[in-house]
Amino acid sequence: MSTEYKPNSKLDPNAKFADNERLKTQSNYLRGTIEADLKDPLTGGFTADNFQLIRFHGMYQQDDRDIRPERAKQKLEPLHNVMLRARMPGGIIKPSQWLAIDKFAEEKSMYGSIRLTTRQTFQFHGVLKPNIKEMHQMLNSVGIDSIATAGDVNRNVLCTTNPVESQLHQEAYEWATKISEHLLPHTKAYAEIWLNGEKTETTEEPILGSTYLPRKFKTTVTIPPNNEVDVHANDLNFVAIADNGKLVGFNVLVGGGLAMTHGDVNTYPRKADDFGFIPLEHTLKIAEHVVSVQRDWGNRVNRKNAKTKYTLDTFGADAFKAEVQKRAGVEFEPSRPYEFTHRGDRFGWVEGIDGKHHLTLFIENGRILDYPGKPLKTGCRKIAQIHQGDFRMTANQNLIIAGVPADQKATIEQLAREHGLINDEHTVQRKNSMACVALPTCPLAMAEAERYLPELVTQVEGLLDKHGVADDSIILRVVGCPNGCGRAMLAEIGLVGKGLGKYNVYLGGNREGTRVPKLYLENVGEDVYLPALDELIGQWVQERQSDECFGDFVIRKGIVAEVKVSKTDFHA
Ligand code: SRM
Ligand code: SF4
Repeated sequence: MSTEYKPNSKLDPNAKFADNERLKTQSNYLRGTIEADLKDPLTGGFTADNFQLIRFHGMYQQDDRDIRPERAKQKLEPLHNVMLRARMPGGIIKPSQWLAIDKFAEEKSMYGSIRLTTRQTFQFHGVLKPNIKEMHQMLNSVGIDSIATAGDVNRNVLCTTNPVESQLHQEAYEWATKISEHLLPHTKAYAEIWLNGEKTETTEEPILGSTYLPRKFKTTVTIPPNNEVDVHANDLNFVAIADNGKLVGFNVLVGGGLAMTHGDVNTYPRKADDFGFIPLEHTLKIAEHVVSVQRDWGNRVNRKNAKTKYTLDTFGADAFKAEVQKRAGVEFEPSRPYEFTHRGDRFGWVEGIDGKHHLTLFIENGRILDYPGKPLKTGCRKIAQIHQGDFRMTANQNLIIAGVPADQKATIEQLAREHGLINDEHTVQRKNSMACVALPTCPLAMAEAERYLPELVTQVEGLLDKHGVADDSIILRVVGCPNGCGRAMLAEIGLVGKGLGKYNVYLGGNREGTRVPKLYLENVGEDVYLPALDELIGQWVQERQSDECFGDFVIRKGIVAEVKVSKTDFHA
């Protein structure tokens, strides 16, 4: 198979490639001069191309935006540090691994937190340059890496958490791991740089190609009826199809993605297209060739239009699918029926088919830290010290203590309660709300998200209570910018940061995560959107049909138009 990059035939042949293409080409398979930068004591940061290249190794250079002005006043460079994101297919982590990451977060990171993400893994924030190698070596010693969790590659592969509630979970999880391994970069740059591995020469990247992918690429393995992973946020989805409780294959959905740029109508959130069913044995071949077609056809000139969703809209989904079939030598069969009914986590205890018990904990914003009166991190540590099963990170930033024998249930529940990990006062609304990280660590944030969400939820809880539906909930998501990391573009109410205290308000996603919402209010503050939501929630309560969700209601009443085809409808 060719690994050569063939320019996308729909582009101007004279167009200038994005600079990221140059840096990938010149990087010697992602090595760059990272090792020299690591030894440079004059700056806490990474320079030139290395700033981008460390992303392929799972790190982003950041600085705390709250203290940036003060440091500038003192003529100091920003306090450079890195955020690390681990590779954790399906979000499963052993207690011994948890204890190791807890220790590192506590002792060697500026913020001390373990941040669960919307893609079933954890991030350390605030790791200073002298501690980076030690961090990777610690992770390696417990069997964790951060290869390809960022950059123009296939990222952490998600898998519906559904702990052993379903017979399919174990197999689906194994597929998520196999897909993750199959699509990893082949370069040994990570081991060489961070683990002092033997220096080798990389001569080819058989699947990703020598210039890697045009843009980030995201994959899930999903077990209906739970759409916790939000398939429509992902480039490639394998939706598990069972026959008599046995996994027989997958429906393949391609081309989802949620990011856009304010003011640029050529960018939009888009749902994935259904390519059809494949039997299990073709899974890796199909994964490889969806990636290879995107590798060769994706836009390498304009990074804002480089994701698979735009490749599908440029060439047509049918042409893309035909090329995948040709390269893989596999014909998609007609899709098999399935249904998504929900996306939220099921909190509290459930008993699995194996007789073990699983406790889902709500972690507000996924931020595990010792707060005053709520020592979540200590609680998780104490549980990890006695737990015999595993932990599972959900795509909703929550945590499952999975595989608890009946005789340990009471002890684990008591620890969880004592440390604020179970709080019966949390409403369904709070548990169905989500935000991205945003300030102070995210360099792209235009507005608050994680730090604002708890307060906003209190306001929305007040509105639900006022209208007599305090036990009801609306999927509410806030993101600090239109990149949409907290998946606001699949929410019933999505707030997208525009400036400090200002948001665009989108309405009309549904509970199942199968509809993109539409702009309702632009660049407004609480003084505008809270009264507007008050009125709409009032109307919904009065006029809804049986258990119609808020998102369906606003579409039925024409409060916003339905987005059927993103390319034409989203900005119309
Ligand atoms: Fe994200 C960039 C955080 C899930 C779309 N995302 C970032 C960065 C790394 C900012 C940067 O580039 O410097 C953020 C770091 C903030 C920080 O301080 O930690 C960031 N993204 C996150 C996380 C941690 C949000 C969270 O609160 O959990 C999620 C980490 C996932 C993971 O473990 O891999 C996260 N990001 C998402 C999602 C949701 C998803 O995948 O389910 C999306 C939308 C789906 C999609 O990709 O379409 C998302 N992040 C982006 C984008 C826009 C990509 C695009 O298509 O244009 C960027 C910016 C970029 O890539 O240029 C971005
Ligand atoms: Fe940062 Fe924007 Fe992603 Fe929020 S949505 S974490 S502000 S890039």
